Amino acid sequence: MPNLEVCLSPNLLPLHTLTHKIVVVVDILRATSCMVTAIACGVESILPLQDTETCRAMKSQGYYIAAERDGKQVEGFDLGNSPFSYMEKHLIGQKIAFTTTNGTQVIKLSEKAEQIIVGAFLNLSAVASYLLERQKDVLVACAGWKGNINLEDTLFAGALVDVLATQNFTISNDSALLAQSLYPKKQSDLLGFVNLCSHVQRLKNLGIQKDVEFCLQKDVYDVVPTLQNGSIVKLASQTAL
Ligand code: 3SL
Repeated sequence: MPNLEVCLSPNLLPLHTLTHKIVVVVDILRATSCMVTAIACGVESILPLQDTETCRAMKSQGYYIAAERDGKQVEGFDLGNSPFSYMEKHLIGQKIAFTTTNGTQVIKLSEKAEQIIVGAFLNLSAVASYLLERQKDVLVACAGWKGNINLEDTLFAGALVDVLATQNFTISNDSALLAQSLYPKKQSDLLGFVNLCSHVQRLKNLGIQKDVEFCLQKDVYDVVPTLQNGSIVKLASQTAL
């Protein structure tokens, strides 16, 4: 039976073995929600990067460049971190270089995994179905906020554990149990609960409540973005969809 673990903060990732596992990276507000939206809406690939200067330099190689720091779009970049901006028609078939405060960092930190896939509430069922099909050990890696645990990523982890544990996955750490015990209590009013969290308070000051509402919707997209040769793309089996 495959094992299922959750890592609630990137600072705890060094405690986990990543090799031979599928890592589901998650940053509900908002990096992985943007990535799922972008790939579902036809963006060809997303290059996750850690720093803004490397990202900025990709412009000369034909990339759209996207950067967020502390919730805000960084000056001089084409895109920030609102999922709505990744639905634009002119991005179809384009490559995006992307750096965010936490989301792209957790992807880099997970690079030793056998495979990295991108999870969000927006593609929850697609991710769960893929993991059920693969039957490999899974680690859900939450991006959190600057090393701190956050509510929204923990809730997503709980939602995924809730599905997989009813199949043949074995819950194999206490973070997974914790997330699983939280999610059923809050799933009927995710928005009401997440509205209490620190990141929503931060984003509220930036006037982007509609992003929060969008990112908490389940199963809007049927895609499983995956890291291939350093870039996030649609899974090969899904490219014909
Ligand atoms: O930290 C990140 O990667 C971002 O998703 C944060 S924010 O939602 O853009 O504020």
